Amino acid sequence: MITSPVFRGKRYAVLGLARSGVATIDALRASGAEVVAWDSNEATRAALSGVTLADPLEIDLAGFDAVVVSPGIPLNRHPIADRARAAGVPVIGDIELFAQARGALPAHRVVGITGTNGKSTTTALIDHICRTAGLPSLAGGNIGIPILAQDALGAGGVYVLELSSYQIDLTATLDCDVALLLNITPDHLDRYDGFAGYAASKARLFAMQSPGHRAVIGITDPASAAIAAEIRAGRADDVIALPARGDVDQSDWPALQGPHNAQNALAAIAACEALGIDRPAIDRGLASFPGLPHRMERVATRDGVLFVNDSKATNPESAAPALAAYPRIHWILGGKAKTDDLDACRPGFGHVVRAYTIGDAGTMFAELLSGEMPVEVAGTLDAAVRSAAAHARPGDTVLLSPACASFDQFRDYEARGQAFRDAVEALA
Ligand code: UMA
Repeated sequence: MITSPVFRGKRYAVLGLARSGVATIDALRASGAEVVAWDSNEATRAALSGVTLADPLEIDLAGFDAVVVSPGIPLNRHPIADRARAAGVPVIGDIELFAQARGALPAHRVVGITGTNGKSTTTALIDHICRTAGLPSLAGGNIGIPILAQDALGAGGVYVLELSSYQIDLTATLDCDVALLLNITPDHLDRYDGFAGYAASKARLFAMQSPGHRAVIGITDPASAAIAAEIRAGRADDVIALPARGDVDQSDWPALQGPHNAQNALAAIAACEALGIDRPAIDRGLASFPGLPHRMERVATRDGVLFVNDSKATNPESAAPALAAYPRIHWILGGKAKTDDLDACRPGFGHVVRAYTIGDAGTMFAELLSGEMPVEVAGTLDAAVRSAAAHARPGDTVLLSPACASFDQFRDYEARGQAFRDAVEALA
């Protein structure tokens, strides 16, 4: 766990007691701070022991050093923002606590990664390349274990932080040595004052940087390009702008296929070069990167047929990249639909040899696709895998990229991905 003497003797109200909230409480208390905690969910409160419970909306906030809010709490609608402002108490998140703790950590650097899509892959990739290059490194933030629950790195370490806009909104002083923006497209608009508000949230990552610290920005969309231009106006030498490129050779990067992963890889390369990692080590990292579980994850190759688990694709937009990544696909899709169309996947239809639908959306999707490609209503994932394996020939890819939530047939997307692995393993 990351602790710091800067928290000693201070008072915090922690709101939200899921993963990041619990890690925050543990780190603050271990640092010698006084903490009161609250969650609107009674069962979540009841599960917490040994901490004073107090609703920050009900208590006098005067004398508190900060209200520490979980990223999932909608600051734009939740009354805590006004209440804390009235009391003159800052509202922050766990990433800001990490930023404040940095002064007492062994010498280190921070890479902060934001963007609408590709954050997790790029974060995991940069962390992997750092390790390949022999640097102590960890990935945290919006990915995996909350940052304050992780052990501090030794001298020379690199903290690679995936940062959602929610987390950036709760952060005031994180001065990233390398800050990276991958792209910005409309998302989370219920939390922002329109698209401009969402983009402004991402831009704040760079506003917190000191001159001389690098800003790596994918300029494949207008909002990101505008941010790059704005930073250039003040810190021209710090900006590394990455335009879209269609000529990237990805043949040595098995876990980084598809055009979106070319962009993720270019961003990771630029960030790692900014850290001073040499190109051979970067290349070794790109080649050996295992990918993220359930995200275009290569599960097996059988009789020349590749089986890919992309269970994390829970809507058509997130299924589209996998469809673009392989030339001859047997596409397993369906589940609990979030949309009644598959328009976002249409650019990849030409790659699909045959589709196999499963779950609640199976019939609807089969009707949608029937004029476009051969399609069968397989019903279950097991049946779909068996049929796809029987139809596939060497060089084909059997791809689970469901474009749907999993809850009709599975506990979550991870259980669905595991079921796919099991079904592939069970093939005769
Ligand atoms: N709650 C209240 N009052 C409210 C609303 C919520 O008390 O009005 C409580 C809820 O009951 C719950 C807690 O607040 O107990 C919400 O916590 P949380 O949703 O922030 O959950 P954590 O487990 O702390 O997870 C957070 C991030 N969650 C979100 O940003 C929504 C995780 O990102 C992150 O991995 C984790 O911290 C560790 O740092 C997940 C995510 O979905 C992956 N992120 C979004 C995304 O990627 O799209 C942004």
